[in-house]
Amino acid sequence: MIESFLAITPLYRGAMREVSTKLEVLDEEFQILHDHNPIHHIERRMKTPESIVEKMGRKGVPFTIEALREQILDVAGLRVVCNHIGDIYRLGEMLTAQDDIELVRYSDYIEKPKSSGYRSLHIVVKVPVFLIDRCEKAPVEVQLRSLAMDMWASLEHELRYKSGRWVEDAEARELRRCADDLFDIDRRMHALFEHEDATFAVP
Ligand code: 0O2
Repeated sequence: MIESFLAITPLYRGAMREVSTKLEVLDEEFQILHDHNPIHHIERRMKTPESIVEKMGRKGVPFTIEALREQILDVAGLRVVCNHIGDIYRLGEMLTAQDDIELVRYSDYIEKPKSSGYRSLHIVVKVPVFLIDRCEKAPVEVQLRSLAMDMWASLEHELRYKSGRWVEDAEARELRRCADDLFDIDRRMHALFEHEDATFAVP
């Protein structure tokens, strides 16, 4: 399965580049028209074969290339760190409105955060990639988040996984409080930026 997967990595890598370029184009035009860059920075990553196998095992996905292609949707991933919450939704809308983009999954973990406190907008899109003798669509998972959400996710990930130690209940509660406090700051900054009342609901 991994050998077959390695043969199609240009497809996934190509899809990742296509979507990344689309986002960069949107960011550049937005800057020219509105004097504002919605994107702070973009990180790109391909899931490693080890991580794919681990996820397939965890989710009970059969170890076949067909099942991998159908069920593992985050082989190619983009993390788009935005300047304001409003930018997250604007970019999501502008990207998914494009003719060659097929929306596969839309998970709003900003409106409904994960129990850990994690917030981000996750969008899986399929985009066509032109290869030597064919054109195929491949999925890309786009995680859109604010700078504050990104800071929290990085530090929480480090605490939970890199340190390799168990996170106590009290620490988990404190992490959720930190996530909520950061979200409050995000909303206030967004309100300042959009000249709105900070009590408004996002989006
Ligand atoms: P990596 O290396 O970050 O890509 P899954 O949770 O993967 O089994 P699903 O539906 O495929 O299920 O994905 P989901 O839940 O939409 O998003 C999973 C990804 O979101 C994770 O990727 C993380 O990047 C991020 N994420 C989700 N929950 C949390 C959280 O509580 N804390 C942090 N820091 N990040 C989170 P992976 O698969 O972990 O790997």
